[in-house]
Amino acid sequence: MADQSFQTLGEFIIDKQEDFLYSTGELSRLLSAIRLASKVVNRQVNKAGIANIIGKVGSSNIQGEEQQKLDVLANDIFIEALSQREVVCGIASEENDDFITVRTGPNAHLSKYVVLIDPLDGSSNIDVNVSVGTIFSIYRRVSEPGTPVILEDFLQKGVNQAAAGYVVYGSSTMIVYTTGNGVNGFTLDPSLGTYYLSHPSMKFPENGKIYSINEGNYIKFPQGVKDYLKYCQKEEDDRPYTARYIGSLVSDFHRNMIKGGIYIYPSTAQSPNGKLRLLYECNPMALLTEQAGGKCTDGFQRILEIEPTELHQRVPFFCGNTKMVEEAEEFMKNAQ
Ligand code: AHM
Ligand code: MG
Repeated sequence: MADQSFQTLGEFIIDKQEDFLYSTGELSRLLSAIRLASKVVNRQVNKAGIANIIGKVGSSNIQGEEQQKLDVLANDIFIEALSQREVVCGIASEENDDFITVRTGPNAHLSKYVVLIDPLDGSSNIDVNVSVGTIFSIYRRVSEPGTPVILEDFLQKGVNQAAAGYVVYGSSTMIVYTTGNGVNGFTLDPSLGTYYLSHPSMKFPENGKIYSINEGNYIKFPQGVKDYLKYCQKEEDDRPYTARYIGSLVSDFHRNMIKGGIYIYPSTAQSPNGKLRLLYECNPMALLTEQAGGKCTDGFQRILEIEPTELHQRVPFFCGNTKMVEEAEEFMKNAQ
């Protein structure tokens, strides 16, 4: 018990508010709404097996992927928590075709923030009790406060993010986030319902030995990725590396940030832009990566510099220890 941290996420958010000049506390309220929603989703994820919320709802999302019941529930919970508290003026979700304009209450549209969210990433893992996550990304709107949000408020480069983070519903539940001053992780004490600071100033270790990729797709990968994988597997220096792939981006990322590794979801012959979405998955993970001393690219260019053109845009994704990502990039370049 002596090792228990007594700094709660709530206190941490308020303490850090002072880092921002002229802060009005709006971002703090927004992060608190995410904190609350994550606890509600956590409760649902934990009882998934007994609450008839496992399985599919019979509908598909905009990308034609089947929606799981918990996907839909988590989406509703986050949207409600964010819009009821009027801490955002707009929300875009991986589960919704279009962005939502937050209209309720006397302060309608007054917030300066928009949120982009993947409410339950890796949801195909729910049925088998494997960790899933929530990924979120926060921007200041570019349009005039007090007016309804517009598409351009959401289609911003990742470098513009005011904050980003994820929740991992794992063997313990954690929130990991950044407001651009490093990355901090908080673990939920389920008996108290409180998140405590457990992982201050998270950093990728300098060297990594884990590579995470769906190798079942090997035959469809670009030559540069195939060559890099052979390099990972070669017995030389500190190789072969270890393969670890959960198929749940948040969990794969979380492990790699702590232990050191690279996560790759490349383009394939059938999907030239890969699978992961730039706005809901790649940009928030890229900001966290860079804040934790890592590197995140599409194999050639920095993810955070990509100019988005549509809400559900996909992009190839290479993310992890700087050294490992640079090695992979070298193979990509040489195979051009
Ligand atoms: P989702 O948003 O539909 O859950 O898909 C994203 C997930 C990531 O969490 C994971 O890394 C990837 O898809 C796994 O894809 P695959 O099964 O093709 O390896
Ligand atoms: Mg997802």
